[in-house]
Amino acid sequence: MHIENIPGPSTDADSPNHVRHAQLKRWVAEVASLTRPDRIHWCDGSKAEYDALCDALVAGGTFLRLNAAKRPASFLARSDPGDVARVEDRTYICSARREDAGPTNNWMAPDQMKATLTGLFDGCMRGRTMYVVPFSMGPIGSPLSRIGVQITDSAYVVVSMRIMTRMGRAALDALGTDGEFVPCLHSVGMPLETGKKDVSWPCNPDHKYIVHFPEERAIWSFGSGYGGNALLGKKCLALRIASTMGRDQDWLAEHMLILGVESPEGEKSYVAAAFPSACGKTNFAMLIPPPAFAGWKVTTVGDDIAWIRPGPDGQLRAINPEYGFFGVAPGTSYQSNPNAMDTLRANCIFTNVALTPDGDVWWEGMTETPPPKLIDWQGQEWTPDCGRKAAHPNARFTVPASQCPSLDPEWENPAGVPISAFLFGGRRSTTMPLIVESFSWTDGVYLAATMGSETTAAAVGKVGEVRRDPFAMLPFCGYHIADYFDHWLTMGRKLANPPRVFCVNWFRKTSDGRFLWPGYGENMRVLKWVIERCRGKTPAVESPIGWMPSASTIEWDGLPEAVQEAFSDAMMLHRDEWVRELLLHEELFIRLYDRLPKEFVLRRELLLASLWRGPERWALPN
Ligand code: TSX
Ligand code: MN
Repeated sequence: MHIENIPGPSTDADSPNHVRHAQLKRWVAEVASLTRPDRIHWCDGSKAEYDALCDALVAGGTFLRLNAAKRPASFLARSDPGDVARVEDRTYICSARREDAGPTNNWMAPDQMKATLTGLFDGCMRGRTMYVVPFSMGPIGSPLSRIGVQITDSAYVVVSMRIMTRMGRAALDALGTDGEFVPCLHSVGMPLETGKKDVSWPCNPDHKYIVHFPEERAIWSFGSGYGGNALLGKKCLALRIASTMGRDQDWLAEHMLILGVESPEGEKSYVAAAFPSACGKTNFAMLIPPPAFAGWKVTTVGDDIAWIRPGPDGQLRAINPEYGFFGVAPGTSYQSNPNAMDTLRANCIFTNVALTPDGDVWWEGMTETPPPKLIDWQGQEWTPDCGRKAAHPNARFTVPASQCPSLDPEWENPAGVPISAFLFGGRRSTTMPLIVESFSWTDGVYLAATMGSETTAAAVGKVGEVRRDPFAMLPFCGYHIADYFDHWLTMGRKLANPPRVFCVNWFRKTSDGRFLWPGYGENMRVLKWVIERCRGKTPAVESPIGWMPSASTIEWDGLPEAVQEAFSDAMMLHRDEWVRELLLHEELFIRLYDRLPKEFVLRRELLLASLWRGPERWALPN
């Protein structure tokens, strides 16, 4: 076996001589003896290493180099058509006891799963290079950060990890001789027979497993090279494993964006917000205030994950554990998100987008009229009338966060940023008002636990059906989701001054199917009310479900009269809709019955009583 990246004579047969972490060396040696790679490469995270790997990916046909004049230092990858998204039905939480994974996670006994996976990993890296990828989630050295080491046989994963995490020698050095790390074992599950040519996107068509061992804090992933299945720092470590760390260590690992709002007076507030997929989370994280908000600034700390813990002053502080954005490309445009478009000007890896004749990229929604000719995400010729999508609906960009024009100056503050408000949103054409503030922390946890979103064409299930997605964490909670609710209730009791909790819905419609709210940058009008509530600067109206803004407390300057007229409808509570809603809450609660916090049962009952005491249609007073 050949070992690369060894400066000077090696003192150890299995690792470079700067690696002084005995447990790490032992684990790497064990994995190598199981998976039998041809070579081991310890990643240093340098630009030279990144460039060399990208060149090798181009030479091997995985990457296509984009036109350097249009999209400098950027690449297009086309995945196997059977490896295009996270595989939730193949994702497991292997806690010792089934009850601890809860009814919303797949479970298998750890020993049984390890036996199965050991069989699959046996010899699975033959003919390939095994990369050892040390990475930090969060600024290196921050008390909120955690270190992982991913072993992978995919160079695509290595270069993606360098964008998405702080990867390489600095993370390894931070580990020292005995620092804690999460071992993340990954293989595409397709050994390369000697003399055989590799395919451009190796993966295993028959066996895919995304497996978490929460008690020993380990991750094993087999068979997929795509996104959250393969870039193990993100959903696997920073959400599923970190959520169990947070439960045990009194912090929160959340599926939340973090943004900053600065008023013209220079007062700064930070908000963390959770949305299920297809709600425009990245767009909201990079919001540009409309002209009526001269002097107001919105800045981006993160677009997907927040790690949050109480600071010494009893206020919650949050970091974005990631180093880049791995965003859905379709729908991203200069209309919907100029900051994202500017972020993507260079140094990007695009996966499953379309290729233009001049070597640039395109996806549905990027421009109003599609180019007349493209190469689609599967490498086929494409024209606007061919009846197929040019980009896969889950096509992605991978890009350094540092390139984002709205990036917050504090985004790498190792102490995190102070959180004033939590926002929870869903895509609901009825029932849920544009904005409501919870009466209390407990009430806010209830609202977040019962949040739901209507399925869109991009997702599985019937279009328009409401799916419960508590805290937008349903696929990402590493333990029993009812215990997670209880952890949130417990955290609130420890805070001197807990953030206020709000629910938002940008997607409510008229009965004839038109959006009641213009959304996008205009969401700043809602965000301003949120911030002013947190500062105690603006009043609210008590509704049956929470505090609401009267129309007079919202900034309307610059919007057509019709939007203000629609506001009342966007805020209205229909008793019949809410009765149906509460029945769906009950359905969720029964599923989680044995561990459901008692507070929720009582809160639901009080909601029902309040709605019955109120009118059939509750409207904001004029
Ligand atoms: O991202 C969105 N946001 C959040 C932005 C900060 N989208 C895009 C869809 C999700 C992937 C939205 N779509 C938002 C929104 O707030 N709102 C809507 C719905 C909508 C769509 C089109 C219009 C208005 C609202 N067009 C006109 O009013 C002309
Ligand atoms: Mn996400």
